[in-house]
Amino acid sequence: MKVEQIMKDLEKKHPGEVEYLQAVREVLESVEELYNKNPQFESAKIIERIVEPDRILTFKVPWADDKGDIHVNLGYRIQFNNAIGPYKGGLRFHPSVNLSILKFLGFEQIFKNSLTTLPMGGGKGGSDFDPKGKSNSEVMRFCQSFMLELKNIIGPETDVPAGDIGVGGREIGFLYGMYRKLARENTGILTGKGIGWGGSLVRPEATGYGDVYFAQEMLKTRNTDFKGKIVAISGFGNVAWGAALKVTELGGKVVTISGPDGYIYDKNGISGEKIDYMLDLRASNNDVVKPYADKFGAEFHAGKRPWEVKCDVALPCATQNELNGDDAKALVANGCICVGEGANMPSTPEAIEVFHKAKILFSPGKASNAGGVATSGLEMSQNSMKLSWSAEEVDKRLHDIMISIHNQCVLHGKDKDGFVDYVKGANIAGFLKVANAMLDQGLY
Ligand code: NDP
Ligand code: 2IT
Repeated sequence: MKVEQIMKDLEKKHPGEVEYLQAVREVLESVEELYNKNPQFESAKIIERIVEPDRILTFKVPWADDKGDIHVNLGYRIQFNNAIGPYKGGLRFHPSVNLSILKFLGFEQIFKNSLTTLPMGGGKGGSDFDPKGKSNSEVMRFCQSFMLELKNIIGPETDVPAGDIGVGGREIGFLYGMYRKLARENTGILTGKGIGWGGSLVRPEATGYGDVYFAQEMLKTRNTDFKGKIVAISGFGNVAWGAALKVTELGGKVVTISGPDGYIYDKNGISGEKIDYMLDLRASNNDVVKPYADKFGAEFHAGKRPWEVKCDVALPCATQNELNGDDAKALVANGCICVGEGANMPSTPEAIEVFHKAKILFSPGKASNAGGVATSGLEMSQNSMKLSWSAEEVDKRLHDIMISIHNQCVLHGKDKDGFVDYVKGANIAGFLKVANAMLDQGLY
């Protein structure tokens, strides 16, 4: 495989799909050496087959607002690769959603899901619908219209969507209700369901918890832990909330959260009722964090990102490419020793280079945010058995999975000098399982 040649061909086929091409390049660069040592991959054209989705469904989503005015959004579901299990991955509702963003997310999901140790393939979907300022009933009508099309290609053994940005418990409820009505059956066609109707305990917290469990394992390799550490978190949604809970429980102090309007710096620490308040901020559909500063008397820095504050650990939990090379330099200069991605691809390639050069601990989202989808996998297991596990049971399994992902990264990512390149480790470990499954199953 020649990475540059493959990338040139892909750029020609998919011009302007910046995020997708960025995600593919990173994986190809990591697996190139291993790939070229194993001619069976090349002769089966594994790379050429793995970089293209199996299929993409696009559809229109017409819906009426509270005044009766009609709107039309675009809906998508990308079924990327199901060599090791049913397509699995979230739905994102955000005005920025386009094919490039969903293809990058679906591509990453293949390797992330492979790392979880559970049998799940990769997929992603969503819409350019903007939940900002919408009423509950508008969100409900949109979700119902979205499901009218989505239902045609999902199923508990085929494709199981879940949440992502803009899709939380409320949206999953509306989507599930519509599916149940149409199909006249209660099956595990979505994860992140409510606890009283097939959901799993700990799924809401799982991505953030998993991110912190992973960072804890990284810190262990440097003989340290979260006790007394100052932690900068970005975002204020589901992932940021779960991470703040677990960091606080482990004795760390969270000093920032952020939104599209800017970031909050709370030197007293974001804990207890302040973490609960993140749920109100998220549920308000206003997409701002400034009200936190007004309520708790903390600093608000308009239009800025939290990477300029002094911290020991940084957990980017907002969105893709939210931490660039200059942000990375500022973090390193301020003494940050560990960056654990909670979002998908929040660090730009330039930022990752800075972290690697400084030899600080850095984990890519596909490894450290895999706890969310892993717990979705545990929800699927419980649905299949028609049983519910206790919170302790789910949390223990989640924790064990994060430790296993860390071990896989170390196994495949340890350089000769002992430094662990978690990007390389995650990409190789995730790739190998899927590539071998594709080889075993022949050309299709
Ligand atoms: P939520 O919708 O719960 O929260 C995301 C929040 O972050 C939104 O309010 C969003 O505001 C805000 N945000 C988006 N862009 C920025 C930005 N540039 N700066 C600051 N804040 C921003 O989403 P999640 O917490 O579920 O998702 C966050 C990240 O974690 C995403 O990258 C997602 O793909 C990833 N992830 C989520 C998992 C899950 O289970 N939920 C699992 C694994 C990864 P706005 O809408 O205005 O952009
Ligand atoms: O990016 C992700 O891993 C998610 N949004 C969660 C996907 C899932 O199926 O739980």
